[in-house]
Amino acid sequence: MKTCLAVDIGGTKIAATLICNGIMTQRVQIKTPASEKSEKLDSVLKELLLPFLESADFIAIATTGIIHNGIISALNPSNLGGLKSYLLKRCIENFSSLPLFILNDAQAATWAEYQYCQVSNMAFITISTGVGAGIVINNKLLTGYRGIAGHAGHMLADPNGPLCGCGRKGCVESIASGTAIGKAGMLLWGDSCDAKEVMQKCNAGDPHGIEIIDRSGRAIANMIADLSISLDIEVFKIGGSVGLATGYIERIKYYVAQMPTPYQSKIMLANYGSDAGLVGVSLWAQS
Ligand code: ADP
Ligand code: BMX
Ligand code: ZN
Repeated sequence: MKTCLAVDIGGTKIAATLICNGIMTQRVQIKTPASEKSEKLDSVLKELLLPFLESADFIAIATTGIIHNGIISALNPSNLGGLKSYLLKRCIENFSSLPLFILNDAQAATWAEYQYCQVSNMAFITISTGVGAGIVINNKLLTGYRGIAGHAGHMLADPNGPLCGCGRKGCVESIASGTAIGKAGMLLWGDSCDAKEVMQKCNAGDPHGIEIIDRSGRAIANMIADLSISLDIEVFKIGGSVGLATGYIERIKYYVAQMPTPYQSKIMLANYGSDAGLVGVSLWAQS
């Protein structure tokens, strides 16, 4: 059995672990650097991954952004520390000659969750730094001809909503993401507020906290309804630190339940939790 060095590069955190025979060992996690200089991410990745290399047979990386030919293009550069694009394959090949596989983070997590739920048509949604998604139709993971398939966080939630980091107005991500929740919280409770604090306030019954989290959950519910009615998805798995937070999924379920039956689907928490991207990219690399 080969050992995979699995890596998950998110907008907030980078995780790395060895996975062999489905067993995860030596998992580490660091903060994603915020720098418009790609050299910073180069050095952070090298320092993080070097100690693992002699134990690994191949490297599988799940990352935020659109993946094409080993290059990450950020749809929303603020989710990649400000970088518009990043030569990930070139960075890794500078210090490792191991076989390398790269996939979008939400697509990777979808692949893990698909193996678990065993239905032919499903989707995964991460509500995290951004809002990402992945789609499996007829047992096939959709990546698209440019790697863009599944970027449902950039579907329209409100034509009069805030400007999204991708340049479009009113995307789901600009309303529902951890970043959007944090920004709404900062307006009320100051610059140190983040999505976690807003979630805590919501769960403690604060009316403003409830309003912000509810708006996020409603936008995700509408996105689910749009995906259901366009693609006939049977199961939606929910992940990301916002999506996995106590009480959040119930809000999504509540709003989806208000819709006519054809818009409804099963909605469940991701079985692999915050490890879905790591597990999924490791499985995908071996498929
Ligand atoms: P990444 O985007 O790097 O994959 P996460 O899934 O952890 O990382 O998402 C990061 C976002 O989730 C940040 O906006 C952070 O403030 C928010 N967050 C972290 N923990 C919680 C929580 N318990 N409740 C709500 N939001 C959270
Ligand atoms: C953004 C986009 C997606 C990503 C999603 C969730 C960038 C850099 N990323 O919509 O590719 O899947 O965020 O990413 O444009 P995360 O960092 O929140 O996990
Ligand atoms: Zn957008």
